[in-house]
Amino acid sequence: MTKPNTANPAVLRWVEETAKLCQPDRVFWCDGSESEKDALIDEAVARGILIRLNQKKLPGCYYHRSTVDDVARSEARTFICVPTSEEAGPTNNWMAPAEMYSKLRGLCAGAMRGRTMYVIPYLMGPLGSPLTKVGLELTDSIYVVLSMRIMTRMGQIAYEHLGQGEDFNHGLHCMLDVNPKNRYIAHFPQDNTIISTSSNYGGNVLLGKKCLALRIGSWLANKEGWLAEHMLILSAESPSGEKTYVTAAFPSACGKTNFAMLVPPPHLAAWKIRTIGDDIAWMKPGADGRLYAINPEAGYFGVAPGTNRRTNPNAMDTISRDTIYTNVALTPDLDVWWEGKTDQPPAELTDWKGNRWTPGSPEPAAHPNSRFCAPMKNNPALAPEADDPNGVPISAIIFGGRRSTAIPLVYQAFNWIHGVYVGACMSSETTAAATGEVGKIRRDPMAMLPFCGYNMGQYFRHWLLLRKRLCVPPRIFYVNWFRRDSTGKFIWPGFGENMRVLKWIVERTHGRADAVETPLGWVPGPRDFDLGGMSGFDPAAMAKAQEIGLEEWRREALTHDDLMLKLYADLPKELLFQRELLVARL
Ligand code: GTP
Ligand code: SPV
Ligand code: MN
Repeated sequence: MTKPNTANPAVLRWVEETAKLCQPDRVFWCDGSESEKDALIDEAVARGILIRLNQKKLPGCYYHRSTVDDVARSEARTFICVPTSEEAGPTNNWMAPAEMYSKLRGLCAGAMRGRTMYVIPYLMGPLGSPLTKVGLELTDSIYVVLSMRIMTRMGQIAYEHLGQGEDFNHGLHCMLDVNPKNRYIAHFPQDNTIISTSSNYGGNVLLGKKCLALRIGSWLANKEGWLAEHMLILSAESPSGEKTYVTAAFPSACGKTNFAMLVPPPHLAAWKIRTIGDDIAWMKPGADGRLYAINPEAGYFGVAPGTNRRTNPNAMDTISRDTIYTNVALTPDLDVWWEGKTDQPPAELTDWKGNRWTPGSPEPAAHPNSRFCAPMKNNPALAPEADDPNGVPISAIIFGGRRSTAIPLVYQAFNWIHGVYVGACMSSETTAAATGEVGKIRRDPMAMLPFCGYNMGQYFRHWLLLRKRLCVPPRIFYVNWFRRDSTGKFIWPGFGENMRVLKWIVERTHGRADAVETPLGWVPGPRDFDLGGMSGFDPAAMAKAQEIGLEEWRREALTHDDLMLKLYADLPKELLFQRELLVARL
């Protein structure tokens, strides 16, 4: 038992109650210090929870391997526990709070016997921001402590922010035996409480991230008049030095981290892109009628596969030190590897399951959802605004998904209501970030399907109503980096080249670029889109990337019905009207 490092009575009471329930051998009050980190790492290494990587190549980096059925978010085991199922809505799993509490109390009773319960105080948001929230996570996982230390502003700073108040999120994480049968990720928005059991995977257990910043966050945002979104935030500085702030919502493993860290191609090298956030944005109308965004996080929990020097050099620099890798592959000299890190795989590896691997092995060496967890301050492209308590004024909101067919590279919505419709109808092929089938098209409204903590129809209404409080609403766009040609190749080269799309978007928000009207929205005309210096991509290829097939789109519009019917009872009528307009234009 270490000594409590706060005198806040509500915190002391809750830790005591939880310790009574879980019965840990020890309670460890984390302070977020360097010496505490070093001691926890030593213990984790000694107990085999972490492997110390090659410190010459990767200083301060460690490796964690999870159990094979605990490698992604478990959406089927994620619950919103509010009094009525209508409030959770048809897109969420629901259970009555009393029933879920009683189930979880049963699972957690005595669950930490022989273990240590760590008390993690943390902030979501920069110090001094009116949007910043305090969380406390009680966990029996050292991996969670060390990861939360990277992902949030963790330690004494959170108690200072909280003072004697009671307004903090109550997070409890019991690893149990990580058996999927007992896995629950349960949210109790009315009590500002999250309980997570029987997992040790990021999105299920780093409770500040998806659970607090998005599910509880969106529920609060709906009540309080702001937005909690699954969005990156970036700053785009033009050659003349003008800064434009942009957010983008893409579903899990669909390109947020990469877009937020984009390095422009040589032809556009005079543009500077800087990262404010790579996964979550909290946004609120400011006194000037603009929409201001902060990134509540302090680190990146990013997808490893596909990351390399060419696709994302800023990420490669970020993860070269102080990083925890999970479920990637190991080289014999304890360096890390994953599919797409180098063109040629090493001759021999230990795969994510701990087995010997060679290039002839049938399975990937790294799990497709293997991840890095790295502090944002390591990012060479970090925007200083990431710490600004006031946030940044957003000029453009981009929606996008992973679609092999039909959806063009970029288009702009006609107005806010149309933009909300376009975001609501987002669809994407499923990825390894969640347990389940990969590559299946599903509706993922605003990339929030797994993260909206209340009724999705009400969420759309909240978006529509927000317009009334904005004098300068962000312009809304839709992108698709993932369209393929008949041979299965991506048509658009993506990554740094996405700067060309971003340039058009930025210029549109300033009224400086032209566009052509189509049934979907405005698209860049032949002279509006900068293809300069691109080898192997000409106007004909661009036409293919931008193609809007009317027959294909009439079928696509019909698929929007799935969502419309599911949400019908709560759907704002404006969106049905938008659908009529789209069908008429087609
Ligand atoms: P979460 O952390 O799960 O929310 O994901 P994310 O949206 O941040 O996705 P991320 O940027 O990590 O990208 C996921 C995968 O898509 C990686 O394998 C990337 O290499 C790949 N990817 C990202 N951008 C592009 C792109 O422009 N084109 C192509 N073809 N692939 C991309
Ligand atoms: C996602 O799945 O969208 C992630 C990773 O960003 S996790 O934190 O595990 O949810
Ligand atoms: Mn995410």
